Amino acid sequence: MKFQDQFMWGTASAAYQVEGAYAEDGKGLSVWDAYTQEGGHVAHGENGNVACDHYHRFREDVQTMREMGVKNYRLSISWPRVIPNGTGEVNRKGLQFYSDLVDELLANGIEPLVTLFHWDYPYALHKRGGWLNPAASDWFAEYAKVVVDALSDRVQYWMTLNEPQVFVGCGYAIGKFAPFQTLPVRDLAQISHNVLLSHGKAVKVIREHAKKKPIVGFAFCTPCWTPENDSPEAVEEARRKSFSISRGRLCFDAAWWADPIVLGDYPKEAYEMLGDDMPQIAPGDLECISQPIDFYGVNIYESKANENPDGYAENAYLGCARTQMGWPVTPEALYWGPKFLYERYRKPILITENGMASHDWVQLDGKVHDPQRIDYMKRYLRELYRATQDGIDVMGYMYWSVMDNFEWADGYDKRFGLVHVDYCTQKRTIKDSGYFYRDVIRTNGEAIFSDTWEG
Ligand code: GCO
Repeated sequence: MKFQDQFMWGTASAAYQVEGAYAEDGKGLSVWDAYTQEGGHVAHGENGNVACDHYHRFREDVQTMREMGVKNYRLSISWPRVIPNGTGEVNRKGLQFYSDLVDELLANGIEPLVTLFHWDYPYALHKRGGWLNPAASDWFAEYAKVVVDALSDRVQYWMTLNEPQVFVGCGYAIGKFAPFQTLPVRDLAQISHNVLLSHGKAVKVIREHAKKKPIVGFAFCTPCWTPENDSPEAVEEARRKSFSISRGRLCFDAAWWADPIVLGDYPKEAYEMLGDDMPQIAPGDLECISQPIDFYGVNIYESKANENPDGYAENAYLGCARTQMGWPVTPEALYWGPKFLYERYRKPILITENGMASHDWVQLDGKVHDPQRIDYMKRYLRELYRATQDGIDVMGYMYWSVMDNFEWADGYDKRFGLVHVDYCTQKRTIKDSGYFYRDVIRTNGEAIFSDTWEG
């Protein structure tokens, strides 16, 4: 039992979480840089100033990926590293870093997948109104053009935005992530619209200017509800919940973001629910937003079913296995999530993130033994395989994350990596799961079907 021949096996990261060098070589500040310097927002007052120092150690990190046999690497570009003020003058040194990284990856047989925006919004633009400014989507298109001009001779896979659900929801609705705001629904809806326009304009820029034929998508998350059993009623209920819209959780919903892009309009419930709070939609906006995309990239970690276990057997989630984040281990999410998304949107699915944080440390023998993560990967990947067997078109799987890194408001405690990072010495140690993943990749998935793994 194997995945299809062209299946993409990779790992993922994001600029702010790994790079460090936050004020080096002409880089401008992002909202994460600016707000974390003042403390109070992140566990232990931590920040990404140094993070994994990937900016200086990327060659070593590429070698580590190569040792794990990784075929694809999903990375993100820091907008203020490339354009320090968000618009205007380009920072050549910043751009050079990404160009060198891409070269290094390709020289080692690793195909890069580039995310244009993974939350590190230029602070200079934030001060000018940020995503609420009517010029927001033009700023993003300008930035996209700079990156596409520099990298598209070598990069083929593009994702515009990572998880608008979270950077808008956590950043502007509940104030948990930078810039830590709590805005009213009307503003959140307008921000969403500007973010969607940014996506559409960036897709246009990529298609018009890419030198290598581009393959374009995004990396969204999805509140993935899984059915309690296989009855048609339970499946329908889970599907309905997976795409429902609520005023209070608007930004976190899936259909609010994906319907305009893939289906060409906001869900009709959104119009009914928001009324006057709907964003201003100018003629041509929806056409711009719904530029054709090539794949639906999705980050899936858990089923939402345990948040509201209505309809589930009593005690169904009591004491369930949870990762270090407290997220329930619910492998079936990697079956139902791709299935529901594929059935609604009919786009090939790319798993742009999946993985777990665990209590990993370097043990007395100098190794990092993380059997839970290996078990997690087997269980989730078996479900993904089941989806492919049911006809769901799955392009690939990017494990989150290639190495331990800065986990946003949780700082450095939460370790998601296949590679352990000692933040005092910056020493990297491939965890057992990293070697296991090498076997998975080498066997095109066969290794997940063995219940044991000897290492
Ligand atoms: C997200 C981001 C990643 C996270 C990861 C674990 O989904 O929040 O894309 O940056 O680090 O998902 O929380």
